[in-house]
Amino acid sequence: MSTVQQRYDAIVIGAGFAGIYALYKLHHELGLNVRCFEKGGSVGGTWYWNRYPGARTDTETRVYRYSFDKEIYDGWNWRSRFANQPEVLAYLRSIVSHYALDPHITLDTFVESARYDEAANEWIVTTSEGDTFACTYLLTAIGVLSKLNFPKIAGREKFRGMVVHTGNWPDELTLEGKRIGVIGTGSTGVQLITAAAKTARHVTVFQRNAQYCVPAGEDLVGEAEIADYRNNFEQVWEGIRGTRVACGFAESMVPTFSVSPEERDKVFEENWKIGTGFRFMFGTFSDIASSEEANHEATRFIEKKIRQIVKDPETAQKLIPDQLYAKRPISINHYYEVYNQPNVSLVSVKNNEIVAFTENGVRTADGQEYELDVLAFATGFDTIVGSFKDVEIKGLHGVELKQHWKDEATSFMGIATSNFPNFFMVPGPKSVFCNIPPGVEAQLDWIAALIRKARSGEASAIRVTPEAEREWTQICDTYAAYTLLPKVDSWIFGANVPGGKRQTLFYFGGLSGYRQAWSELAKNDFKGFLFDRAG
Ligand code: NA7
Repeated sequence: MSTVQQRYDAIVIGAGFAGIYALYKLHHELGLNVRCFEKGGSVGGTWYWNRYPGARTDTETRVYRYSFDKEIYDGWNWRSRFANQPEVLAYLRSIVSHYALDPHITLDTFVESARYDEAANEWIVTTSEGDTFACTYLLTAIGVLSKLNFPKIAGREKFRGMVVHTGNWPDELTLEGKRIGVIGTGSTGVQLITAAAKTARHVTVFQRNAQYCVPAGEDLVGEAEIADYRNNFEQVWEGIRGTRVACGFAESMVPTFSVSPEERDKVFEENWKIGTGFRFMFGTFSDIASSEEANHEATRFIEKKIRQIVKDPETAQKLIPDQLYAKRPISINHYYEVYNQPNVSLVSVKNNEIVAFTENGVRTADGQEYELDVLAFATGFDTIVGSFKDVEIKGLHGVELKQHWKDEATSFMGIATSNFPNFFMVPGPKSVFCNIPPGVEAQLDWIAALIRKARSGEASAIRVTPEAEREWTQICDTYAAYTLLPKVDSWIFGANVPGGKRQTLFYFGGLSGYRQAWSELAKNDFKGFLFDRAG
């Protein structure tokens, strides 16, 4: 066993949205000695790896950021309503440098294993560089969507072109004049397709299930709007924390069938114009994501739009989903329009999958060959649980996290799990389903409160009771059952990867409900968490 090189109060794995805030919170606010290990060559997490053309957030820039950074917010010049990948990356880097967090981050270093030493009450962490460190608190901030789903297609060695995944896009790859095939039409695929259609010689879209796409809305934010956000920063964020998906718009309390058909269409039309899928799903009517009848009203409207925009009726038909509008809603400008361009073609692989690579492209089951220079997999990720698959984490009695989760990935409050003392996941399974930055802020604010309590009471370890974990699992299942989301296969339930286990991976009570649950816990002396005394 290698010798411990350095001891820290806390080690954070990952320097994306969650890891950076963890470092800020634990080091800056709690004054702990913290080290953050990041496998990438820069901070940024998702926004470092996903460098494909067209990559941008589809949550408005003003709320796709931390709410603790008023200072940076005031001095920040931004115009994009939806920050693109370089802009989000620059924002995260600016936070790191503003708060002088760089010296605490070690880049290009993958944490391979972490083992809890019961006798010493500390975590022993080993890295890809062969180094060993010890810490009291271990926090994983390794991403919700970071383990690539890279479906296997036979004969890859034959293909003379390039094969890429959007989640690990090579900087040198441009699409000008190339023939690109894109597999996947989720949020990522539609961004890549729309961007590629502008420059590529030809874009062949391989679509398995069509999805409902709603325009994102205006690209730029006006000066007056920005000034308004700046002047009302605190109120805006207070409002956001009181909503479910926390995307910065008012969520509707009006049931779909409480208004006339004409009024319904008017509301859908207004929201189609303003834009974003989340607004269309949660800002139009209160029950689009929970009632099948209401959901059909929304899909009927989107279907009508698709038929109006796409000139070729056969292509339009292929683009109309045959499922509920119950996946993670997609926002994208000018998506359906690209199918009117001569350099874009749509191939349905739903009943005619890609079976093999050829020298010049790929072949589908019907024997048709598609010639390509680049094949891009926009096939998504192995949600949350996948992020833990390559790290060996052993808790009490040497039990491995993967073993602990063999039946179901569980946690208490989405952050901790029994048998793993002083171990926090931001986010872990059964975390709140909402806009990421305010979600991780809520989690880390409470983790910091737990650590503060442990340190002030000289507790050596914070643990979760199995009962609390079981109860939280039930709560998450109950909320999930209120929604239509489990009725379709998507990454939200881990049902998107081959052999993936369908399970409730999120808490669907919304950010408001989640924060409320934490407030109740705090009032009850953090019932469900145990604070062990040393010795
Ligand atoms: P998603 O939303 O999981 O989308 C993946 C897409 O890839 C989706 O269209 C899938 O079709 C398709 N897919 C996956 N495997 C295959 C195979 N084997 N053959 C054909 N098509 C396949 O991932 P994204 O990266 O787009 O977005 C993830 C999140 O990142 C997004 O929701 C935002 O929150 C940011 P399917 O629908 O499963 O038939």
